[in-house]
Amino acid sequence: MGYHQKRVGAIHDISGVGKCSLTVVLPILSAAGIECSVLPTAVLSTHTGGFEGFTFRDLTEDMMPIAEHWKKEGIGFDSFYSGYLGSLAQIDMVIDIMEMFRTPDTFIMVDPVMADHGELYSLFTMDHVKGMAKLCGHADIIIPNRTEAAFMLGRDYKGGPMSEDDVKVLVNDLAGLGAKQVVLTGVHFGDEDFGAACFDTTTGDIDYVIEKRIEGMYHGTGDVFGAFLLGALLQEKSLEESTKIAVDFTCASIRLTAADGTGPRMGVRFESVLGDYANLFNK
Ligand code: PXL
Repeated sequence: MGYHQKRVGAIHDISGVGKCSLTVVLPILSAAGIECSVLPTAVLSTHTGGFEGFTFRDLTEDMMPIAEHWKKEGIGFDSFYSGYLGSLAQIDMVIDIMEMFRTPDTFIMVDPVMADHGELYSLFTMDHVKGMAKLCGHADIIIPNRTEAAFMLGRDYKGGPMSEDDVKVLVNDLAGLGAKQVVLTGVHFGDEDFGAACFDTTTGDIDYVIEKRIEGMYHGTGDVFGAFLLGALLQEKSLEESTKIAVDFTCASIRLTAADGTGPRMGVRFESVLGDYANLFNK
């Protein structure tokens, strides 16, 4: 048998500047040895957090024709990874596209990108929240942050430290949206720590990966985290190990950026850790 090159269909926007969505998902998945095919949802001059007057080209009309062309060409996908969607209509479209290509082995990761720090991103409404909760029901794994989790479950967002019981309730309720695995980001138990919790409904296990907090909130870290996580999972690492890898490499990228002093809106210096990340899979 020849080599099976795994292929992901990455459904995110292209923000030209600011290192998030496809400009980080592509290089990180490639470094993991995973082919990353892209279904762009929108093209922006920059991301929408911290820049004024960004351009926004909605690609809703192009998405189904692109997917239909792939289907006609007989192209298959080992995985889909959706993130920032450019319109409400894209949510049902992404569900249709995933179902169009789904086989028993397709691994679907949905990051319900729409909010952070208790607030929705500038272009989204409560309809988007409802739609994202529905999209999560079509995934094998979902990776919300705490704000997205609260919105999708119709709860008030509570920032600050959590207890293990808080996490247990939250990941169980998130699994109720329909995915077998949940990775919740933004988990911390005190003021000095920060990380993620992963929950596998097939074993009932919840694992915590918590590191020392780095001051400041850097843009694009959710996408960097998601890409590091998916690369590891598709390289057959366990959920716990992949979550650890994703937290470690995301934190390392943030630490470099904090030391650079480039500020939060230009994204994080993941480029400098890509070599070490790639080496995890070259052994
Ligand atoms: O990193 C999430 C993200 C992706 N794409 C766009 C964004 C954001 C977050 O603000 O604005 C366009």
